[in-house]
Amino acid sequence: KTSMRGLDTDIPSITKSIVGHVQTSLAQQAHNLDDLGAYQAAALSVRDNLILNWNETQMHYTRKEPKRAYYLSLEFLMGRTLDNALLNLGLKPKYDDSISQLGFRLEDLLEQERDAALGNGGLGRLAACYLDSSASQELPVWGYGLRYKYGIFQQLIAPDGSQLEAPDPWLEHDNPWELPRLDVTYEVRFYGHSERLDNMKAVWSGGQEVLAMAYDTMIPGYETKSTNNLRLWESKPKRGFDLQSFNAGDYERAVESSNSAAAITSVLYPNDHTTFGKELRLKQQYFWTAASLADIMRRFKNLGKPISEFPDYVAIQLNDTHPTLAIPELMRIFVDEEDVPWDAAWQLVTNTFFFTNHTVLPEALEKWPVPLMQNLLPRHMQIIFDITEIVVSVVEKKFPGDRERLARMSLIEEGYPQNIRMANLACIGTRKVNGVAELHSELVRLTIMKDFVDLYGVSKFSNVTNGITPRRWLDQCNPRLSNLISETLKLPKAVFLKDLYKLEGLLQFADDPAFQKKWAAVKQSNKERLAQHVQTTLGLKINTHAMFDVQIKRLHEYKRQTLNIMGVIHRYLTLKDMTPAERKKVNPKVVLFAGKAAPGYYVAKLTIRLIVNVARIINADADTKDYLQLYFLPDYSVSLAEVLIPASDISQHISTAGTEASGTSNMKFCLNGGLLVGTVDGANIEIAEEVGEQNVFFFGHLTPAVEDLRYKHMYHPVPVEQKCPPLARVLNEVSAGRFGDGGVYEPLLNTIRQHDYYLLTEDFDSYIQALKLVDEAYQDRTEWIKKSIRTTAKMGKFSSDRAIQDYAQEYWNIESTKPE
Ligand code: 26Y
Repeated sequence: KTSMRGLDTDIPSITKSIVGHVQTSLAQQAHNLDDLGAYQAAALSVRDNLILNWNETQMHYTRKEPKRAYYLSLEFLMGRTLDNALLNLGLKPKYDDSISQLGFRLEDLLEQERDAALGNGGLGRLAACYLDSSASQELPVWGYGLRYKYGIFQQLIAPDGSQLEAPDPWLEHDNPWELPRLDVTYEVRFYGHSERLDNMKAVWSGGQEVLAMAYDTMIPGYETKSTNNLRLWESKPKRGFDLQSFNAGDYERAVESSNSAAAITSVLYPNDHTTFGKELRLKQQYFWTAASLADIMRRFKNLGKPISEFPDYVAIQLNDTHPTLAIPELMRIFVDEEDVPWDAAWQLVTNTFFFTNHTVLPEALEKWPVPLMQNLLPRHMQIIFDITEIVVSVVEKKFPGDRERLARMSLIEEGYPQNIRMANLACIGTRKVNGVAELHSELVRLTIMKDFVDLYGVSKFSNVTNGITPRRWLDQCNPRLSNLISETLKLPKAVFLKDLYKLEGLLQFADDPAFQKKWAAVKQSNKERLAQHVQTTLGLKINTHAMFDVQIKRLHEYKRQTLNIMGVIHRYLTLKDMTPAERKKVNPKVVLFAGKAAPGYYVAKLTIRLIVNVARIINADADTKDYLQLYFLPDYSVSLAEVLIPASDISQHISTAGTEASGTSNMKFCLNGGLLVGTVDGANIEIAEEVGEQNVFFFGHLTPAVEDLRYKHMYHPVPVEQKCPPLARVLNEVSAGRFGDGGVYEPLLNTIRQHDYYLLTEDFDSYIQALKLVDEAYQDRTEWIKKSIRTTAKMGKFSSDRAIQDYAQEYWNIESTKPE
C-alpha cells in the first residue's frame, strides 16, 4: 500500500527501510545494533518521508508563487523531532510495530534523541510552535535562524548546590533532521569602509568576508503533506585558510581568520532579558539577517517581478528586536544594489516587516553603541543615521519644537557613547507592532511605544496573544489524555488537535463520575511516569500520592522563584510548629522546580543554590517529609517539560504584575488539566477569562499599583519585620543558616530587604493565602477534578493555530496552499 507520500508505509516496507539504513547509511550490522543506532536508522527512515513531502511542498510553492512569510528568530527551541514527526505523519503505530519486530522499544529509541535546544526559553519555544502551526495549516512560511554548534548550556548542580554550566554539543552524533545545502551560500561582509555616492547611495568595501551556508530542517504539518522549511545558517571562512602564511610556517596566523569566521555561529548566547553589547552577538545578528535577506531576495528575483512588488510576495516577521538589522540591510540592498530611490525603498521596507515585542523590561531592550556599529557595519550606521532624519522630519512636522519628544523617539540615545535604540528602529521600520498578550500589548502602547502611538495612531499597535501547539503539548506529551478525550468526545484525535475549541465538548462530562475517575487516573499515571523518570535519571523517590506543585521557567527575579521558595520554607516552618496529629490532616505536597539561570546572573544562581539546599534539609526531616518534598530538577529542557507538565496538579506563574509579557507554559499546564496559581499578569488573565476566575488561584497586587509601590519602597522604606512578619521569619531562618551556608544568601535576601523591586514583601501574604485556598480546594477531590476538566475544555483560544491565523490574516496577508 502506497501512502500519499509516495513511499510504501506498510509495516514490512518500514522494517525494510530501517534495516536498509542500518546497513547502508550507518554501515552497521542489524544484529549488534544498540538503541542509539536503532534510533538513527528509524530517524533516517522517517526522514525519507519528510524529504519527499518537503520537495513536493517547495515545488508547489515555486510553481504557485504565493505570497510567503518568513519568521526571523535568533532562537528556535525545537526539542526532539522523531516522536513529533511520527505523529504528524500519522505513522507512529506502524513504526511502533516495526521497531518491536526488530527487537527494540520505540519509547527507548525516542529517548536517544538529543534536544535541539537552540533557544533560551519562551521566545524560542514560541517560534517552534509557530512553525508547527504554519505547516499544519498549509501556510507558506519559512523560519530563518542560526545553526549554533552549541545550544543552551547543559546545567549541572555542584555539590554545594550551585549551578554549573557545561557545553551542549548537540551535533556530536549526526543530526538526521538537517540537510546541509552546500550550494546555498552567501558572502557576508563585516568592517571595511563605506563611501557615500549621490542619491543616498554608497559603496561598502574592504573588511572581512565570511560565508553563510544553509542547513535545512523539514517542518512537517499535522495530517498534511505540507512540509515547510527551517533554514539555519552556519558561518564558514570564505577561503579555507591563508596558504601563504601556512607555507611561511605561521600556522596560527593561517587559521586565525578561519577560526574567527567559524566563531560566529558557535554558540547561543545564554542570557535572556539582559543585554551585554558584545561584538560577537552583533556579528551573529548581522550575519543571520544578511544571509536570510540575500536568500529571500534571490527567491523573489526568481519570480521575475518588478521590485516594486516585493511586499506583495514577501512578509517578514521580526521576533523581538534581535533581527532589526534586517531593516537597514534591506534598505542597503534596495538602494545600493537595486538602484531603488531612497524614499521608494523606505516604502517597500516598511510594507515588508512586522515586529513582535516580547518584553517591556528596560534591561532587555537592545541598544548598540554607535562606535561598535560604526566599526563593524559602517554602511548600516550611515543608513541608520539617514533613517533618523526621517524620524526627525515627521516628528518635527507633527510636534513642532517638542525637543524632548524628539530626543525620546530618536534612534540615537545621547550619551558617552551614543547608543542605537533597536526597538525604536524596529517600530519605525515596520508595518505593525504587536505584543504577545492583551495586558502586555496595552503596556507596550502605554510605556515603551507611547510616543510612537502618538505619532502613528493606535492602529499600528495591536495584540496577538501567544499560543502553543496542541500536537506536541497535548497529544505527544500526554497520549493518555488525548486518547481519553478522543474516546469521550467520540471524535478522532485529529479533529480536536486541529480545532482546539472542540475541547469544549468536555464540559458536558465534567459532572460525570465515571469520566472524572478516568480523568484522575490519567493524571495519576502521569505522576507515576514523572516519578519513574526522576527515579531513573536522578535516583530520587517522589511521593506520587501528593499534590504536584510545579514552577518551571528561566530563573529570573521578575518571575519570583524566590517568592515560591520563601513560601515553601514558610510551609515547612508551619509544619514543624504543628503536632504530629495536626500534621496528619495536611495534604502531602511535592514542590518541583526546574530552570536555568543566565551564567552571569548572580542573584538567580543564588536562588538555585537556596532551593537545592532547602530541599536537602526538608527532604531529610522525618517530621515533615511525608507532607512536604522539594526537588530542583537539573537541566530543564523541552523534553523534561513534556514529562513534567502532564504530571502537575498546580503550577506557579507568579511574576510581579506587569512584568511577564505572556507566559506560554501556563497554557501548556492548563491544556493538560493542571490548575494555575498566579498573579494578574500576562496570559494568566486571558486564561482566567476563558476558564472562569473560580478555576484560577489569583493573588497579589495589580499592574497599576506596582509603580506606586516601588516609589514608596524607594522613598519610604519599611523594614520587612514590620511590613510582613511571616516573611521576615523566613528570611531570618535562612540568614541564620538553618539551610546551611550561613551568610552566602545575604545578597539574595537583601534584594528583598532593601528596595524589593519585585515586591515580594507586598505580595507574600496574599500568596500564602492563595496557597491555602489551593490546599482546601484539593481536599475536595471531586471539585478539583471538575475544575481540571473545565480548564482543559476551555483552552481552545490558546492553540498556536489561532495565533498563526491571526498573523497570516491581519499581518502577513498570506493564504493556505498545498500540493495536490
Ligand atoms: C536581547 C537579549 C538579551 C534577549 C534574549 C532573549 C532578550 C530577551 C530574550 C528572550 C525573551 C523571552 O523569552 N521572552 C518571553 O517570550 C515569551 C513568548 O512571547 C513570553 O511568553 C514571555 O512572557 C517572555 O518573557
